[in-house]
Amino acid sequence: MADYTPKPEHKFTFGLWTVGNIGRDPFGEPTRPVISPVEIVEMLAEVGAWGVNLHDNDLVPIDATASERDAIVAEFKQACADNGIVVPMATTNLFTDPAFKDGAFTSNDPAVRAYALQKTMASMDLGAELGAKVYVFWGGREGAESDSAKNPGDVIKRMRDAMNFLCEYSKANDYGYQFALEPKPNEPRSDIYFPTVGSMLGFIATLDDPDMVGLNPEVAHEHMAGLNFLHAVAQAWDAGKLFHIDLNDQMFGRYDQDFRFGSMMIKQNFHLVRFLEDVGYDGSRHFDAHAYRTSNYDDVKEFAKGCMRSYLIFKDKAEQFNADSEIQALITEINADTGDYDYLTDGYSADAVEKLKSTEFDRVGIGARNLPYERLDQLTFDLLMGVR
Ligand code: GLT
Ligand code: MN
Ligand code: MN
Repeated sequence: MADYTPKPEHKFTFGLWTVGNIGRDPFGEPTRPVISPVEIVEMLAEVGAWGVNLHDNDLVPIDATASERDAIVAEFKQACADNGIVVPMATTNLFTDPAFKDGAFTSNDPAVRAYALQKTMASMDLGAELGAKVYVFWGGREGAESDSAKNPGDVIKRMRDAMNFLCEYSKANDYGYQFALEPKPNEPRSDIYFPTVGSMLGFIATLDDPDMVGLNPEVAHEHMAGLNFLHAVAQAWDAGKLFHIDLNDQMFGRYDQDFRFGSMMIKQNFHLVRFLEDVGYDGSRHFDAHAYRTSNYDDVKEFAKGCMRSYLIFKDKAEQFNADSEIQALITEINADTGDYDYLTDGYSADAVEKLKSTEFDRVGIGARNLPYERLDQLTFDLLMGVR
């Protein structure tokens, strides 16, 4: 029997806002009492997590005085140290306060844009003080309901200016941050700008220091857009931009569900974990999810344990997949290569063109070749269902 106990090397993290979610939704009041950041840290240590992530205001109330802030941060740091919990990622809340009702960095109001920069700098100071090396940007309010209201061309420029400014702030202070931009297509705005991983990748390339900026893709967000999350992650990885990842689960075409990782799309999540493990992704595995509104705190612990356990079960299944001789034989068969076309991997050359032009392909034979994907997919299913 495999061991599904979470260990620090798995780098499992939760946001303060995830296990601390009190079950409020747009139609109903909270179903769980507020628990303090210190209690959350204790809970995370108890369930075996490695780290905790936070927004500035998950820890420090937006109207705290400087001395209140310092006292809260000192207590939190002590709780992390006492419980062996690290803080690998920090981010800014630029969405709850009414000041950000029409966006932060992309607001039409220059005062809001300036305040968003100031708030983010203070939050970057806080993250650095806690040891965070990844800084996430989720622009929940950077969107619109009416395209009469905002010029999307201006929005792109404003976002670029903000990112360039904050990159310099990080460097000037030697914070060593990697910025991880988190796309989401909608909710809470009707449309959020830069809605997908692909869109963010295009934007990052236009920044002054694109090397410093990457992605924090989230399962649920690509699923909300009806996209294949694994494919998005593979593209971010290929670009050297997978700086962080938000794991949860989500049905296509629904509201933002943020379900326990592994609870909904079993095959997709399996292939995702297999990819992350096979390529050697070594960043945080951050569960940006929350328990059902029907849960009490004992069940919230089950939720947190479940996220990590499911990841480790998928990881174990990925190892089985890689070691399964029948599956691997099929993969070898599918990828058979006589080496006849190796000359094309060196790129374009006059020689290659000549060779290619004089080659006679057996088009009909190629088209008639069986691709045993049905068998392979059923073997994968059998393996996942534990009957293999
Ligand atoms: C918010 C959102 C998440 C983001 C968080 C970071 S907060 O809960 O739904 O996807 O990752 O700001
Ligand atoms: Mn989400
Ligand atoms: Mn997220």
